[in-house]
Amino acid sequence: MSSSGIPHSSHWGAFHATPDGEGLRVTPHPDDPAPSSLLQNVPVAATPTARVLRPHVRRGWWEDGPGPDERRGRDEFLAVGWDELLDRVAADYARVLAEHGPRAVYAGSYGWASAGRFHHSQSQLHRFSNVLGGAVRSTWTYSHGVGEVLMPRIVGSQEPLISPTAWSSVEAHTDLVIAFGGLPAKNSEVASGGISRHEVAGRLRSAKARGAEFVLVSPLRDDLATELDADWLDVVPGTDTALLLAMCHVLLTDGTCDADFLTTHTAGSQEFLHSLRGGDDGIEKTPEWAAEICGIPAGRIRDLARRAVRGRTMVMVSWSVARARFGEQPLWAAVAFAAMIGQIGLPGGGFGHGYASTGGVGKRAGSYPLPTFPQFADPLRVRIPVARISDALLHPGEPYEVDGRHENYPHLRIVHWAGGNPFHHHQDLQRLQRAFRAAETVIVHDPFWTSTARHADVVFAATTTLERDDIGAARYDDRLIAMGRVHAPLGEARDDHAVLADLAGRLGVGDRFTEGRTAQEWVEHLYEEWRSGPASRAGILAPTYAEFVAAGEFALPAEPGEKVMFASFRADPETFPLRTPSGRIELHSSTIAGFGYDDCPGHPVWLAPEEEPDGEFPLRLVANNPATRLHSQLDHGATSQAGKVAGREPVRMHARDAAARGLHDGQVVVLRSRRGSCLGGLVVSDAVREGVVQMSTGSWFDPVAGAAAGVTCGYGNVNVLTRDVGSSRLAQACTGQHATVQVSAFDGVPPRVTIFDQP
Ligand SMILES: Nc1nc2c(c(=O)[nH]1)N[C@H]1C(S)=C(S)[C@@H](COP(=O)(O)OP(=O)(O)OC[C@H]3O[C@@H](n4cnc5c(=O)[nH]c(N)nc54)[C@H](O)[C@@H]3O)O[C@H]1N2
Ligand SMILES: Nc1nc2c(c(=O)[nH]1)N[C@H]1C(S)=C(S)[C@@H](COP(=O)(O)OP(=O)(O)OC[C@H]3O[C@@H](n4cnc5c(=O)[nH]c(N)nc54)[C@H](O)[C@@H]3O)O[C@H]1N2
Ligand SMILES: [Mo]
Repeated sequence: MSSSGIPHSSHWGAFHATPDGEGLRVTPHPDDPAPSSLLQNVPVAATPTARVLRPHVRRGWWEDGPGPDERRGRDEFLAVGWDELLDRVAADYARVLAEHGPRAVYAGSYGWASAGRFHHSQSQLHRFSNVLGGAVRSTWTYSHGVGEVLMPRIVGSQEPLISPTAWSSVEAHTDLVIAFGGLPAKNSEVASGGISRHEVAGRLRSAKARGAEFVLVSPLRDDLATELDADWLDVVPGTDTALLLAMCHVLLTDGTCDADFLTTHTAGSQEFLHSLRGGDDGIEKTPEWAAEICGIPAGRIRDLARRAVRGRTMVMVSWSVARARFGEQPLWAAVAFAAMIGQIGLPGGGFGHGYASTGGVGKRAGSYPLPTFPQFADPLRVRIPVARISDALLHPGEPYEVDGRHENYPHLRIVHWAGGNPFHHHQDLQRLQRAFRAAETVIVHDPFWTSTARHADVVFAATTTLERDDIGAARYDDRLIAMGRVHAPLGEARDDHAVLADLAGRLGVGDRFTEGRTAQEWVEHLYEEWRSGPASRAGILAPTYAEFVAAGEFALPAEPGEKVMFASFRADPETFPLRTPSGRIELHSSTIAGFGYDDCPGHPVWLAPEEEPDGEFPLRLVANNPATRLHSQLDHGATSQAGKVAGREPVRMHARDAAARGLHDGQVVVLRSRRGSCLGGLVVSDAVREGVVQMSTGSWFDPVAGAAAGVTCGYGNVNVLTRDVGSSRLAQACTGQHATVQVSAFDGVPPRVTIFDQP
C-alpha cells in the first residue's frame, strides 16, 4: 500500500487510519476505484459517543436474579467490575446447563459484526458454545433466507445467490439486463468480510459502453444508476411474480420459448406451462391479468418478454425481492422465465440472485482458501430458522414447519448475542421486546449502546476493530489486509475473545477454548497455518506473517477463467446433472408439492400479499437496506448523520401522495402500521412509485418514554412497522422488506433523540 496510515478493513472497504489530534483520519485503499462514502462513519467509533465504556448489568437482574422480566428494556443499568460480572454470568450459565442442558441456550447471534478473521464475534461465540456442549443456533440468513432453501430444491445448490455467472461475463456478453429490484450502487459498496476494490459500477458502465441495455423493475427509480439509461418498470412492491408469470405466458403464446431446453434441462415444465394457461385456477396468466396486479401496462409486459428472447439476456433478481411474504414465488418464477429463454449456462445469459446486493456477488468465484478460526463441531445441532427468533422465545415447545420438516421450538432461557443487533434487524420490534422479556438472562457483547444492548441484562463492553490486530479477508475479495490496531481500547472495553475466554475458564473449559494462545498468538497462528497449509496446497506463495504485516496486505492470485454458472450442466446434463431429484431445473418440484404447503405449492404461483393497502393503511412501505451506513452500524457517524432529515430517518414519498396528505418536504412525519409507529423526516421524490413510501432500516430503535408523543420509536426504526411472519412454511425467511402503512404530519415538538446517550 502506498498511502500512509495503519492498514485496516471493514465490510465497506479497505482503508488506512491515521490518528489525527483528538480524532481519526480515514483514507480509502489507494487501489479502490470507487471507495464507499461509508468510510466516513468510521472515525466516530474512536470517540466515547454511544460506546459501552465499562461492563454493565441491569439492576433487576443483578438484584433479583435471572427470570422473565417486564423491566427488561426499561430498567436502570449499573456499571460493575469485569470479574464480579463474569462470576455471576458463569454461575447462571452453570445453573441453566445443569438444570436444562444446552438446548436452553440460544447463541445464534445473527449479525454482521465486523471484518477480521479472528475477532469475528459469532465465530468466537460459536466456538465458546461448542466447547460447552453446544447451544441452539440459527440457520440461514435475513439476507437471502428464501434462496438458501428454495434454490437447492429447484436447481440443486445455492450457487445462484453465492456465486452466479461472473460480472466479467455479463460485461462481455449480455445484451439485455433485466434487474428485478435493481442493482443499487449503495448495496454493492458492502461485502461481508471486506472489499478492497469496488467494481460493480465500473462493470455496468463498460457493459453499457459495449451496447448492453438495461431494464429496471423496481418501485424506486434510483435502484439503477442514471448513466445506464434504463427503462424503468415501476412495479407495485410484492407483485413481481404476476409480472414474471405473464412474461412466461407471452413466450408460451408467441411460441418463442426454448422448448428443447425445457425438455433436456428442466423437469415439470408441463405442469408449469399448464398453470400459465389457467390449469390450476382457470385464470390465464396474460399480460392483461398481470397489469391489474403489478401496475405495469400489458403492452410493456409483452415488449419486455419479446426483448428478452432477441439477444443474450440475464435475469437478475435482487435478494430483497424474496425478503417478503411468499418471497419464494418471484424467485422461482424468475428461474422459470430464464429457463424458457433457454440461455442458462451460456456466457452472460440465464439468471442470478443478488448481483449488486453486495459487492462480492459475481466478483470472484471464491476458489481460494482463507485463514480460518476453528470453531469445533456443534454437538447439539439444534437450529431455528433465523427470523423465527420471537416465535421461538414466545412459543417454547410449540410446533412449526419448515422445508418439509415438523419441528418444535426449544425452550430458550439464556440468549447470548455477540455481533448482531436484533433490535434493529428483526421485524415487529414491540413483539421482540415481549420475546426478550420472556427469557431468563440476556447477554450482549457490543462496542455500542445499541437498542439490543439496552434490552439485555448483561452488557459486555466490546472493542472495535480499530482496537485490535487482525487479518482482513473475504471469500470474494482479492486481498488479505493486515489490519493493525489504531488506538488503545476505550474505557474498559475488551475483545470478545478475551471475555469468552474468561467465561470459559470459569466454566472449566478455558484451555480448550484458548488452546493456550493469546489473541495476538492466535492471529499469527491462523495466518501461518494458512500459509503453510491450504494456501501452499492451492499454489499461493504467501509471505510470512511478519512480512505480511510489514507490507500491510497480500494480493491473492487472479482466478483462472471466467465463471459461467451451470455451463457444464448445459453442455451435458447427463454427465453433469444438478443436485435435484430429477437432475434438472425443477419448474415443478414433486418434493415441494409433497409438503402440501398452500403458501408454497409445487410450482411458481401468484399469491396475493395478505396485507393489502386499505383505507386505514393505504401505502406500501419498502423497507430496504440503507445507503449511508451498513445496517445500524455507526448510525451516529458522519455519513449516516448527514443523510438524516429533521434529525430522523428519511421517508421518501411521491409528490401526489404528499400533496394528498398536505405534507411537505423536510417535515417530521409519523408512519403507522398495524404493529407500531415511528417518526421520520419527509423527502418528496418522483423516484418513488405513487402509493409507495420508502424508508431504510438501521436507524436505532429509540422507544419514546411513556409514549408521550404517541409513537413507538422517536427516531425512525422501520422495524416497528414490519410484520413478523415467515416467507412461507418452506423457508420461514425474513419478510421485512414490505408492510402497509399510513403517513401523516407529526404535530407538536418531536421528542429528543436519546438513543446515542449513555443510558
Ligand atoms: N425491515 C427490514 N429489516 C431488515 C432487512 C430489510 O431488508 N428490511 N434486512 C435484513 C438483513 S438482510 C440483515 S443482514 C440484517 C442485519 O442486521 P445486523 O447484522 O444485526 O445489523 P448490524 O447493524 O450490522 O449489527 C451488527 C452489530 O454488531 C456490532 N459489532 C460490530 N463489531 C463488533 C465486534 O467486534 N464485537 C461485538 N461484540 N459486536 C460488534 C455492531 O456494533 C452492531 O451492533 O437486518 C435485516 N433486517
Ligand atoms: N450501503 C449498504 N449496503 C448494503 C447493506 C447496508 O446495510 N448498507 N446491507 C447489505 C446486506 S446484509 C444485504 S442482505 C444486501 C441487501 O441487498 P438487497 O436485498 O438487494 O437490497 P435492498 O436495499 O434491501 O433492496 C434493493 C431494492 O429492491 C427494491 N424492491 C423492494 N421490494 C421490491 C419488490 O417487491 N419488487 C421489486 N422489483 N423491487 C423491490 C427496493 O426498491 C430496494 O431499493 O445489501 C448489502 N449492502
Ligand atoms: Mo443481509
